[in-house]
Amino acid sequence: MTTAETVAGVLPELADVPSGELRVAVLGVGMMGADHVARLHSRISGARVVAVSDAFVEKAEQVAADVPGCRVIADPLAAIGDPEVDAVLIATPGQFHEGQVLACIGRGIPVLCEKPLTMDAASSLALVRAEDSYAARTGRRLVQVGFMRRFDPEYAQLRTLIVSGDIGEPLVVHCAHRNAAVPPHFTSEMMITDSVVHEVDVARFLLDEEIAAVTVLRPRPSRHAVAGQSDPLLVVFEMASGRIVDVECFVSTGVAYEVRTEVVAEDGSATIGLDLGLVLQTGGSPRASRSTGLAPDFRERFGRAYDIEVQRWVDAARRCTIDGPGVWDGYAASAVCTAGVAALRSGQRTEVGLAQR
Ligand code: ISE
Repeated sequence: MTTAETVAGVLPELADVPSGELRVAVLGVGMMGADHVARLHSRISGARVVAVSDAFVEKAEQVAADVPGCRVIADPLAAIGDPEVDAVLIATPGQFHEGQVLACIGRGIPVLCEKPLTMDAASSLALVRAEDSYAARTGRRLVQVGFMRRFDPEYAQLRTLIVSGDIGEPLVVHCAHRNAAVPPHFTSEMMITDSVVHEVDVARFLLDEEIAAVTVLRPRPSRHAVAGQSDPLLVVFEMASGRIVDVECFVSTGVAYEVRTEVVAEDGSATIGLDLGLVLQTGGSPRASRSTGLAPDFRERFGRAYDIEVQRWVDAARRCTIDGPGVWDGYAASAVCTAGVAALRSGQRTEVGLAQR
C-alpha cells in the first residue's frame, strides 16, 4: 500500500493529496511559529507547510520564501478555511487563539494550538464545550495544546519513575523556571499566564490530579526586573490530594534558560533539568550522567521535545486523532492561571473553580 492509500483510508481530507502528506497552515510566524515552520519543513515527516499567516505580512513572506510551495494567506481565518489546508498549527498571540481554534473545530480539522489555549478560563471552557459537541457527533478529537514538556525525554522519564512507584508516593514538587531575560512588555501577570502555565501542566502531568488552590508570593524584586514587575515570584499550588508544588519563576536572571523539577517522594527524590540527565537519590549515592552546559533559551532546551511533539501530532492528525494534551488540559491550565492572576493581585490564597466535564 502506498502512503497515499494508507492515509486516504483514514483521513478523508487527504484522499486528494497525491503525496498523502498533511497540508499544514502555520498561523503566527514570530519566534515560535517560525521555529515550527522550519521544523515541519526540515525534520518532520508526513507533513508540509502549505500556508503561513501573520499580522506582519512581510515577516510571513520572508518565512514562506524558504518553503517551496508555501503561500502567504494574510487573513488567518481564510487560511483555516482554505480547501488545501488539512490541519493548522497556531502560534499567534494568545488573545487570537479562541476564534482560531473555534474556526478549526467548525471546519472539522486538527489543530495544534500553542499555549495558552486562551486567555481565561471561561473562553477555554467554551472550546471544551465546542470540541465535546463535535466529538459527540463524530467520535473525533481535534484540539491538541502545545504543552511540549510532556514530550521531553527527561519529563517522560520522571513520570515513568513516579508511576513505577520506585520512589514511593510523591509529596512535594519543587520547580524552578528561570529565563535570562524577557521583553519590556512582559508583566507579572504574564509570568503566570506565559511562563508558570508550563509548570501548571507539569504538575498535572506528573501527579495526575488537578490543582485545587493557588497562592502567589512576591519576594523582593530583582534590580534587573522589568519596571513595575514583581520578579521573581513564588507560586504555590495545592493539589487536590494535598500534595504541594512550589514554583520559583524568575524571568530576568541574566544567566541562561533554566527549568528544573525535583519530585520529593516518600522513598527518594528525583531531579531533572540540571543538564545531568535524571538525578535520582534513593538512599544510595546520587546517579547522574555528565553535564554539557546550560541552554540559552527554550527553543534549544526543549528542541527535541518540540520535534517529538510535532511529529506525533502530524502522525495522529493523519489518523484523525490527537496524541498529547487536549482541550481539557488547556482549559485546566487556563483555570489555574486565572486563579493565579487573581492570587497575584490579591495576595490571597485563591481556589481554582473547575467546571464539570
Ligand atoms: C515562553 O513563552 C515559553 O513558552 C517558555 O517555555 C517559557 O519558559 C517562557 O518563560 C515563556 O515566556
